[in-house]
Amino acid sequence: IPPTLPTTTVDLDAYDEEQVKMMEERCILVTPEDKAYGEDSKKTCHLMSNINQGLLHRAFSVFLFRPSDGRLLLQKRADEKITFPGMWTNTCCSHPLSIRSELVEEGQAGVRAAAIRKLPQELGVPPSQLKPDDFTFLTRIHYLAPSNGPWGEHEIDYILFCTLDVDLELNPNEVSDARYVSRAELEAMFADDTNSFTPWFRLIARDLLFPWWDEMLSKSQAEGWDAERSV
Ligand code: DMA
Ligand code: MN
Repeated sequence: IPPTLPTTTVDLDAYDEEQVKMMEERCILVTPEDKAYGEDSKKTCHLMSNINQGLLHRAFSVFLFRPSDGRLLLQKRADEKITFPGMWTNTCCSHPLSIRSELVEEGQAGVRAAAIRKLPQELGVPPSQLKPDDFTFLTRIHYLAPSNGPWGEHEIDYILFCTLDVDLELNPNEVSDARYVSRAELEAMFADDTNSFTPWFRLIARDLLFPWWDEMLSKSQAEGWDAERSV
């Protein structure tokens, strides 16, 4: 835990106004063991100058699969995003906030509540289509990655998978494109170097998503249905 953080002067004028406003959100500060000990602004939490001193916060990553064919919903981050703009990534990522409902740790209730807040805000999923129990908590990962300019990520990231039919209405300030991909289609996207991907998505794809997908696909074959039909 860093003793004192320098007051950082970073000029946010060049960035999108809506995204700048969200830099005031209060993220949950955690130790490397994920013990919550305080809060600070999204801006403070995402400056490499602070991250380099050990500042760490709590986050979540949702991977949503379509029940009919097992395809994963990807999003392309809007160019308006301050960190990692224009990159393809998993369905939805953000931070539980330092508010009572999102601080609850039992059964990962806080991150589930945050996911139910952000899927509607980023992708226009109607909140009525989402329940806390729809999400399966896989694990938490600790990772650090610099972004552009002074920005970066350093998080304990809760990985949530869900298989669910949802309606979408993309918020263009957050998401510039979205598509459902099969395992093979995602591999082809990774192989095409005109696409860029967030570092956490690459990491989770390698360590968790592909193994999980393989298991699901072999199970579906054993049960006699084809989860990757039309590939
Ligand atoms: C932050 O995501 C969370 C992870 C796991 C990288 P984000 O930058 O999309 O957050 P937000 O949507 O709140 O800007
Ligand atoms: Mn973050």
